[in-house]
Amino acid sequence: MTWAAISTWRMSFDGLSEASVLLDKGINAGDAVEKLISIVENNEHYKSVGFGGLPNEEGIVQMDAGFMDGDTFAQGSVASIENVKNAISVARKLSENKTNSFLVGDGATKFAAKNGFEMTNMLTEKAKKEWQGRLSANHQEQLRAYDGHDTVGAVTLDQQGSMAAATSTSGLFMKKDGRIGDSPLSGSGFYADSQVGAAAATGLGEDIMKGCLSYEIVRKMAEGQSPQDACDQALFSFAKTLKDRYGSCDAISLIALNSKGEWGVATNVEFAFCVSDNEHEAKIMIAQQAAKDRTKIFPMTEKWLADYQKRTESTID
Ligand code: SD4
Repeated sequence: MTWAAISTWRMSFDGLSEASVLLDKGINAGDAVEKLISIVENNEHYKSVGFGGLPNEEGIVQMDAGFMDGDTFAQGSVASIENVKNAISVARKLSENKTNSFLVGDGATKFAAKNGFEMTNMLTEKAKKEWQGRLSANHQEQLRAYDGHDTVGAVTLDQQGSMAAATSTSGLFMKKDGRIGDSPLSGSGFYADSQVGAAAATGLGEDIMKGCLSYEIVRKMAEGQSPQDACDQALFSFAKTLKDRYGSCDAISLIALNSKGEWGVATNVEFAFCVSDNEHEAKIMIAQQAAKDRTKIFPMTEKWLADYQKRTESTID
């Protein structure tokens, strides 16, 4: 029976590998995607997701996460949640609610504490130092999706044909208190329909949400497009429109999987992602924008990995 998984960025490799083992044993898509994302959240070396994530301009780690069940369309989200170890698990729990399934700020944090989710200070010493460094440098730049440290988004297909999509992020470093990106927004950061396919996004949330890009990909797949064509067309046609009418389009990367387990990726930057299925082991691939509004995809090289490691160890400036 077919199963498959795809996830954003190099940092999701361990999570995707673990989810792959579980999917092979018959775990359901929702459990697999939650496991995948929580492994990334728990790794303190990843500066933009969960524990160890970089804080907002007030030095507070505020996280966004979303979960969607592709069988029922049930979805749950949290935004600007604080001090909770696994925001994705709170989002998934909220997806069981008919109402009150998207909570923000204090309400989200209180819900997590009351419902027994592990609460902890998410600001590590390392992240605090980077924040202090940035404060003293007194940078007043535009928010940007800084190099190599991004949202984890993932899509899974299980052996029963069910699909799920999920995201988790601490958002952009030095964001304003209460700023929320695309990641917890259904249709923008993620979307899943088990009868068609599912998608997730990473990049500058303010631009991704202008095009509801995850929903747009699923809609295109429902019209019969392959995941690759759906991703390329959703990204490049929207990026062009946005440049024409808004004046700019920042970094955006998109992943998708259809109900047959075929996948696609589109990006307007250099983008690493991880993918596996019942016939292929988990692997890291690299995507880049190519000519004619297409995305070029190739396997990760040793040189790319060495450069990546250098980048993740360096501070963000
Ligand atoms: C956000 N999309 O908060 C997220 C962050 C991200 O590349 O993916 N950065 O806007």
